[in-house]
Amino acid sequence: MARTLAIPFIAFIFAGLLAACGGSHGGALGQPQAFQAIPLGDSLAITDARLPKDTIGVGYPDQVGHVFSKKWKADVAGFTQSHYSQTLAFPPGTKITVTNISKAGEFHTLNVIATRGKPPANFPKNPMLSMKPSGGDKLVVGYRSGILRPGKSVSVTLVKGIYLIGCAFHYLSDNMRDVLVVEPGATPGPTATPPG
Ligand SMILES: [Cu+2]
Repeated sequence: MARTLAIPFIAFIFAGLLAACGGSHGGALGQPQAFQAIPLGDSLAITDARLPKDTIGVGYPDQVGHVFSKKWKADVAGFTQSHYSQTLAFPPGTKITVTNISKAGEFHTLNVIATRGKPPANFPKNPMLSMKPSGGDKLVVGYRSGILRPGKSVSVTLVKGIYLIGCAFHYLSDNMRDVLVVEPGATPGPTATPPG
């Protein structure tokens, strides 16, 4: 958690430094850790609005909440198709847009970890989660979005099945993981309450 949480925090400090210097040293502060600098004003915070149809929003759990799915016997967080975290459901063949809905500095991925035939989810304790994109245009096991910067999206077509998905940055530290059901007539699970 420390490493990824540090990014917005560092950006915040940089913003403070810039303000303190009157903005005259804007190019001299370097880049936080290994990531490229992104515009400090690039704050989306669209989690207050419902997402467009056929969109999976990927957001930091302190913004989109956690919810315990009784059906899947697991806490899920960080993925939504409407507002706050929930288990996801779409019909097969849907071309979805996966969008990072977090604020500036918060990077996420969508990685497909495994399939399940039925509940419980039984999320693996420590799966291999790469930040490199992989898997082309079909969402199947092994699909990886690659790093999604705030406001950025990728498109992928859903294939029938039940998938465990997770964020390579926050799977372990913030339980950023979910169940994605791709079946005719499937409905999303209960939605998290707004984080306090
Ligand atoms: Cu994440």
